[in-house]
Amino acid sequence: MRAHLVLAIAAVALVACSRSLLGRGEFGAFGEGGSGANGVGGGVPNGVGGGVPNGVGGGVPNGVGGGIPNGVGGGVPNGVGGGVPNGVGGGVPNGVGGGVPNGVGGGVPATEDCTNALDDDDDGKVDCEDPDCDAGFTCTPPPPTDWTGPVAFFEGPGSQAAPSCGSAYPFLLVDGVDGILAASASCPACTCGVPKGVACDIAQLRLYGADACMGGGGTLTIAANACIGFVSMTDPASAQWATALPGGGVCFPKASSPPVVPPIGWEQRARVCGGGSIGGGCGVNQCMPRPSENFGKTLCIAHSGEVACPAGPYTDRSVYFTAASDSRSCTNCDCGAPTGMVCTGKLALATDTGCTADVTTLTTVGQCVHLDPDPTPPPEPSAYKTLRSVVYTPGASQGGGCSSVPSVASGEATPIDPVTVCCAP
Ligand SMILES: [Ca+2]
Ligand SMILES: [Ca+2]
Repeated sequence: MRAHLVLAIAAVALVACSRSLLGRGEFGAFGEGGSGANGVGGGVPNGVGGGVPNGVGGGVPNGVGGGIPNGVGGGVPNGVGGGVPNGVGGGVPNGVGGGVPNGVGGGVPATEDCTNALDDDDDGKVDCEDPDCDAGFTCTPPPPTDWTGPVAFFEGPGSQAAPSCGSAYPFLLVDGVDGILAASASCPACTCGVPKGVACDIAQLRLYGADACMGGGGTLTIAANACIGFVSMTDPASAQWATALPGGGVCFPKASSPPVVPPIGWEQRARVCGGGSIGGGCGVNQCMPRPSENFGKTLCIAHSGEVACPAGPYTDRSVYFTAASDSRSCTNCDCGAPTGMVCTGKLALATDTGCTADVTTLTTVGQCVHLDPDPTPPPEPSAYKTLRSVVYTPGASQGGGCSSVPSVASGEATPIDPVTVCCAP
């Protein structure tokens, strides 16, 4: 309200000045007489006389009448005319003539600067002592050792941006957050390719005493790619390729997409702004600007880490974090062991021990063959022979697959690097 009043009065002053009230101390709002508090003459700052600073009268700073600071007319500070502060003419503040602010004459321009530990308007009150500073400034204790402040402090929902620091506390010191919102990663679907590297190293041949793979017999296990001869064997009448066992191998996993890690959100947001001017008039305390409108009404101090508030007026404690550690991801897709493969190739049966005589070839697993009697049995001590050697020549493995091991969410996001803020209640 004070500022509005002064503006209104100044507007009147301009009208009055246009009527050439040069240097006439005709009347005074806050005083009377020809001399004033801080001056002499027809223009007294904040005082008495024609020429009242911040008032109405002759030689009025920011006012109406002769001796108007910042105006035109009689006793005008910063202007021309009678009673001109910083100027020339009658009533010059800081100068010579009638109407000098802070001096002699009508027309006083000075106002209180609340940040400089000086009494700018000569009312005997420095900075926060001066009622002129009440609206925008307040006395507050300096921060304890190792604390930063006094600072302005904003708290709000994490979904909204923090306000800019503004002019009273222009420096952004900390942007903090709390209440982490971090959903797990979305993980891909996994598939497995066909088995690779399967070895067909072993075949099994079953022997039968009767035709058509009937009757008693035995089983031979045969390593691949080598002629296996048998010195002694009951002569079989038929034989069946029983198995071709696949071994080893691996399926390579494939993920449908990379993991998707959602952004981190926060339930609360805070901002700490510093750099406020430090004025006087508060004894051992400091004259500090009040926080701007979007910030908390009281001043605060800040300290890195999670610490207790110090003794003194700053007791309302908040902790916010300034970063997050985020290890969220997905486990890798994987595959189980290959199963279901079928080995191909051929089994060659011979009546000599070198895999060359009277060869009978089996080409599929399960195939049963009749073994003819050897038409030229070797002489004694060997007897009648139908099978004395076999060689397994494997082909490629076919078919089969692996079960897939799914990709699952892993890791977590946690807030780190806290800052403690303690505010005056
Ligand atoms: Ca001051
Ligand atoms: Ca003052």
